[in-house]
Amino acid sequence: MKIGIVGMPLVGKTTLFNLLTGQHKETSTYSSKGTKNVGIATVYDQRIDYLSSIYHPKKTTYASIEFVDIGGISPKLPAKEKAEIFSLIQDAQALLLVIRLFENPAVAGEKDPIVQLENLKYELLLRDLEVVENRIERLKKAKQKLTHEELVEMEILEKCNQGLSDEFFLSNLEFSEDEIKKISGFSFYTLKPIIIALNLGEEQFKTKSYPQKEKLKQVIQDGDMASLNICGKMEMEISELEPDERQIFLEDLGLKESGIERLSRVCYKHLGLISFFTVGEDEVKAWTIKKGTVAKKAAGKVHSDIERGFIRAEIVRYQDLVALGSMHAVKEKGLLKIEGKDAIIEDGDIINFRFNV
Ligand SMILES: Nc1nc2c(ncn2[C@@H]2O[C@H](COP(=O)(O)OP(=O)(O)OP(=O)(O)O)[C@@H](O)[C@H]2O)c(=O)[nH]1
Ligand SMILES: [Mg+2]
Repeated sequence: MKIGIVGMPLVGKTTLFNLLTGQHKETSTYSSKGTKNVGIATVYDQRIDYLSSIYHPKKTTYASIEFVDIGGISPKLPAKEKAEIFSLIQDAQALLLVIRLFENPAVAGEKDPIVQLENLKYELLLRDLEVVENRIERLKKAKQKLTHEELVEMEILEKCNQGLSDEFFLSNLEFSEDEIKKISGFSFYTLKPIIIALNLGEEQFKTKSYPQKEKLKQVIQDGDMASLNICGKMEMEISELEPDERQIFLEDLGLKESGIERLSRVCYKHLGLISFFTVGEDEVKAWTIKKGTVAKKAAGKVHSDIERGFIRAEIVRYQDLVALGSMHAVKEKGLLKIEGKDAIIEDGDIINFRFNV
């Protein structure tokens, strides 16, 4: 999964990127414009640690999220530059909007969080509107008569055009599954799930009080977005300490989990994602799927051959394994389930796929 980090200039995007990916990209007090940083964050999962302690595999693989950090989006930038910056995250599956609340007189940039959020929303709307208008224009100018397919497309695009012009995100319009399929190729920005990272100063973070809190909550809720509080700079500095020291500082901030742990939790929930596990002496591994995925499709995540030659899935619930302490005990209790291709996979399922190729 790929997530694009978006925000106005100097709101702490790269600081957050460093926190999430463990990299050390340069942050600065003047705007970075066209830079792009790409990095992978490991999604730690205690369940994987537990499974590894049982299987002692040669390899342990957590889930991961790829982050793309781009230059700040300022309304003052020429349209072409903005489009170029946005194009760097066109293929992201979700957007992480960074809103600055921390105060730092040494760092310029928009202070008002609502203005920031409204600005970003407006820019995202504009990008999509531009794509929709261009496509409609092109269809209208076509020399040949439009095919049935194109007429259907035109109808959906007109609906998008109307919605976007009324300042609605496409994610807030009603589309049939078929319509969604037909427009998926455009990779619309306002169709992507959005998570807001409220980048708070240390005091704000500890007291959970910051300017415009209620209004922000309302806008986030109305837009069907998710959100989390971060204390970007402080958390980044803490992440570079020795483990035992780290604990003390995290507790001082009132934190039990790292930034990526909190973000991945919010992200999985908001995007409707769950994890299943495969185990063995070679590897213990977490796999990410959409809630409601059936066994055969889940098998395809592991390997297309396993999906094609799917026979059955042998499933153990993670909780049962923890409660009983060993696979042997789980089997004796009759808690290993044999499931067919249409069985719905649950979060935490430990699966052994039987297949033949
Ligand atoms: N006080 C404080 N300063 C911060 C925080 N986060 C970032 N900064 C500072 O703000 C400046 C900009 O941070 P960056 O992470 O580079 O911000 P950015 O959004 O990537 O900036 P551009 O890429 O230039 O748009 C740096 O000097 C950071 O040290 C924070 O949580 N608190
Ligand atoms: Mg930056």
